[in-house]
Amino acid sequence: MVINLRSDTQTLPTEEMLEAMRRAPLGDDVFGEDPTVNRLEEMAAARMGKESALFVASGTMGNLCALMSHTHPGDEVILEAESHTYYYEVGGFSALAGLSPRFVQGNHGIMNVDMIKKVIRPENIHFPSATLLCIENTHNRGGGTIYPPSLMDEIGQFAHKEGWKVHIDGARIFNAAVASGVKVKELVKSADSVMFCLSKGLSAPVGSVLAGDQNFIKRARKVRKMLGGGMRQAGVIAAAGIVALDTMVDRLAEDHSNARYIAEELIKIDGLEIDLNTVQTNMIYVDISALNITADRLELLLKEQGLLVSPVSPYQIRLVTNRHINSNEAHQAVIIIKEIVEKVR
Ligand code: TLP
Repeated sequence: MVINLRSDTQTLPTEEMLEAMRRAPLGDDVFGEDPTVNRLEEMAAARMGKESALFVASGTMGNLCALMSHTHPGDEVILEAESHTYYYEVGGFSALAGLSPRFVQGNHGIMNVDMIKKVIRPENIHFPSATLLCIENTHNRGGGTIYPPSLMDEIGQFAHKEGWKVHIDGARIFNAAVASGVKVKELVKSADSVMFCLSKGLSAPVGSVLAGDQNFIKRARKVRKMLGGGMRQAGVIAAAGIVALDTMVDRLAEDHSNARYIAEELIKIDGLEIDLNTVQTNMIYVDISALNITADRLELLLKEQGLLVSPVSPYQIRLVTNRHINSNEAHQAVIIIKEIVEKVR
C-alpha cells in the first residue's frame, strides 16, 4: 500500500463524480452552451458572493487570467515573496502578463498592511504603476497558513484606497473557510476576484474557477480563449466540480485534523523541526537540516517504504493530507518517518 502525502492535487475523483461526468448534459462552452459548465459557474459565483464566474483548466490558468484581466503590460503587481504565482507558475506573470513584480515579505506567507506599506513607491516617472495586489489564502509555502478574516478586509480596503485591484489566489480557500469557521463569501468579500481549485482537497480530477464582477469575467473569458483555454464540451469535467462543491467541502476538516496529528507526532522525533503554529490546515512543512541527508534523499528513502512526500527546498519536505489518508494511514506515515529518521540520524 502506498501512502501519498505529496499533494492534495493527487486526489482521485469519487464514484459520484465519475457517474456525474458520464451523465452530464454537454454543449460547446466556447459558445456559452454547455449547461453543466454554466451550472458550475453559477454555483461558484454564488458560493464566492460574486456576480459571475469562469471555469478554467487549472489554478495557474485562473491566476493568469485574473492578472491579465486586471492589469496592462508594464504595470506593477504586488505579490508575497513566496507566493505560488511567483514561485510555481513558470513566471507567467512576467512572460505572458508583462507585469513587473514588487515583493512583500509576509510572516509565513501572511502579509499585513504595514508590510505592504513598506514596498509602496510614490508616483515617479521612473517607477511602474502598481495596479494589483495578490493575496494567497491558504498560503502554500507559508505552511497552509490562513489569513484571519478581518485581516483580509483590512488589506482589501487599504489596497482599494491605493487604487489597486485585489486578487485572491484561493486555490485552497475552502480549507481556509473550514479551518476558520467562516463562509468563503466572507473571506473574499473585499477582493475584486478570487480563484479557487476544484482539483485539490475537493478531489475533482481537473479544474478551477475564477470569480469576480461581470465585466471582469467577460474580459477573463476572452483571455482564457487567448491562452487556449476554450474547452468546448467541458461539462464532462465541470460535472465533477459540481459534485466537489456539493459533497467535499465539509470533510476538509478531517484532513486538517490528520495534518495536526502527524505534525504533533513528528515534532517528537529528534532531527525534525516543524513550526506547529503554521500547521493550520492540511499541510506540514518539515525542516530536516539537523539530519545528514537532503530532502531529495529522504524522499527516496521514504518512497522505498511506501510513503510519498514532496521535497520543497534542499532541507525541507512537505506533507499534504487529503481524502485518501485516514487516521490509520496518518499513523502509519508517522511510523515510517520515525524508522527512517532513526536510521539516518
Ligand atoms: N500547487 C501545487 C504545486 O503547484 C506546488 C501543490 O502541490 O501544492 N495556487 C496555489 C496556492 C497552489 O498551491 C497551486 C498548486 C496553484 C495555485 C496552481 O494550481 P494548478 O496546479 O491547478 O495549476
